[in-house]
Amino acid sequence: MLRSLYIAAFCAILSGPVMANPMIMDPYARSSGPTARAGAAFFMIHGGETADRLLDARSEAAKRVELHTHIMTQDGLAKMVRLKDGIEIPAGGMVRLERGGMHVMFMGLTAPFEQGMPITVTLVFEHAGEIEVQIPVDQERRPAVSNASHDH
Ligand SMILES: [Cu+2]
Repeated sequence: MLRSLYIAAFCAILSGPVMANPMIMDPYARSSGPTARAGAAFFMIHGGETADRLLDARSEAAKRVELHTHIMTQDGLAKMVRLKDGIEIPAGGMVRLERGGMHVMFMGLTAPFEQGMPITVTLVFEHAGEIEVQIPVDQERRPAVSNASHDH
């Protein structure tokens, strides 16, 4: 009895702080070239114990930082739109920001994105609050899905 209580407490210590909040996995950022004025960041968000919502992203790397997604226009063209209501993160679920889909958009880069350079981004969640992440620039990363034509 004591032993199982001890194990339960130990597990709570191990998993508690990590699992309570959303976790950012495999982040990278890119721009369309060395002189590009805009860039984007992509990553996976693993939901924490409770549902949450990514409301905003902030960074010194650009004049404006917004959460975007792509929609198809009636002419079959991909168009970027701002996610005004943020991104819903289901409890224990996984949300993917990826090329041709949702992304963090950097408009008016304060410095060109250079390979390997870390971009500091503060993600603002409704419940978890602010989570700061270092996102490395990776210009060589290929899109995970076959929609490179909708790229920035
Ligand atoms: Cu965008």
